Amino acid sequence: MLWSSTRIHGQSKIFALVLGVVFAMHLILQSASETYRDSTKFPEWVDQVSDTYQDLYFSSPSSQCHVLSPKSTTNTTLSQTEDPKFSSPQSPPPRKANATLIMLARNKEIYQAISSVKHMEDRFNRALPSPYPWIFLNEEPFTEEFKERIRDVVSGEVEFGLIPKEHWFQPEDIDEKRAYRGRWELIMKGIIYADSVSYRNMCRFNSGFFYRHELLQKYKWYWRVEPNVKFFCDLDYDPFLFMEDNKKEYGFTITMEEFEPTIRSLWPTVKQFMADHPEYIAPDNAMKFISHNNGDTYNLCHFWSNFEIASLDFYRSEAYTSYFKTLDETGNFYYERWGDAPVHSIAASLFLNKSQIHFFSDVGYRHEPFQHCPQGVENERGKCSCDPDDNYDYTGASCLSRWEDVFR
Ligand SMILES: Nc1nc2c(ncn2[C@@H]2O[C@H](COP(=O)(O)OP(=O)(O)O)[C@@H](O)[C@H]2O)c(=O)[nH]1
Ligand SMILES: [Mg+2]
Repeated sequence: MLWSSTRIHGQSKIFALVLGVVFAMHLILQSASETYRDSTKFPEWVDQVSDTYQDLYFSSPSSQCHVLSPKSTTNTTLSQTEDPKFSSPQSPPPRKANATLIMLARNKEIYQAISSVKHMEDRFNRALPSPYPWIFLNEEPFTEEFKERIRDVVSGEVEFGLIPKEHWFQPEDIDEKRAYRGRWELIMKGIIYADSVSYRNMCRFNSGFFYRHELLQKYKWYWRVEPNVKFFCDLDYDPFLFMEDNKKEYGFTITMEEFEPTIRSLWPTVKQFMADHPEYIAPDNAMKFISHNNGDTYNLCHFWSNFEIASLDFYRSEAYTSYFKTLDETGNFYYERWGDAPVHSIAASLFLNKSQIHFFSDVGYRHEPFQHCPQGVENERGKCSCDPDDNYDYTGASCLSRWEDVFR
């Protein structure tokens, strides 16, 4: 035993000596020869594995990393658990609503569309861990130029859809002579878009067809964006998730009164519908917003529908489907000039409980010629770029005080 252990001890000494000589030679050659250094260094993947290993196992849970947060386009910190880069296979992906941003546009509005997209991306969408997709709709195919330029500015997915002819154009059964007379009546009264058939196509499409487009079928929520609108404030939360979590169905930023001659027979039609379908009227509805006399007459108030964050299921409901069918059968989208704003607003005010409608007071928004600019703390929190004194809320034909009365 003694013999053998002495022998092993001697062998170890020799082995250690040889190893030391080899290592010393390695160090000398490394410092002297670049070729030798390159040919003996570890491959890059070994470094990457080592970095990841260190990130996963040696970072403290409270350590922070700098990424763009949904709050703003400036750099802020998120904990590693919120950053997808650090998620382990077990951690759930960041929460997101089943929602899309949607814009109806014409090819000639390309630069106005790009401008709105930039506003939306910079104030909200781009900084999200997983940005919301866009859908663009048109009754004519979008040009390659339109599609390419839009693809350049969106941060997530984008789809371009063609509107089916039967969802857009004036139906065959509309009496064109009567429609022509209706247009003249509004022209004589100096009403905006009085002579425009395409405007009427658009209003009818936005009233009863946009949510039926095949590209929207997979979604539950939409945010309507028009060409040439502006968003002034950073949004530090996800408004779709806000809607979902707070059981909201319809959201707005600006309210106003409609031009009466464009909807002369809308309220009588709605009254008849209410009488025929009392089952669709919500028990705690917002009738007070649209009527000063509990439904006898319409006060012309509506949510300005060029901005909407709303549930597509609201439009897919039996109540709304039946309501739109009744309105459309009158032909008055063409004989008069019924707008999608009063059509949506009346439905929301009657079929939803008032708590399901939300005023996005913190969203700074402009659609010419009016804007909503958040006031006070909301303006500061959103780092808004609008003038708080340039605010439509309680001026002109705004109906915001009517909206507030609903909750008094
Ligand atoms: N594809 C298409 N979009 C239209 C047409 N007319 C209006 N729009 C879109 O419908 C929305 C409302 O139209 P706009 O001209 O802004 O009307 P306003 O906001 O009521 O003054 C915008 O998104 C327009 O781009 C049209 O003939 N074709
Ligand atoms: Mg517009």
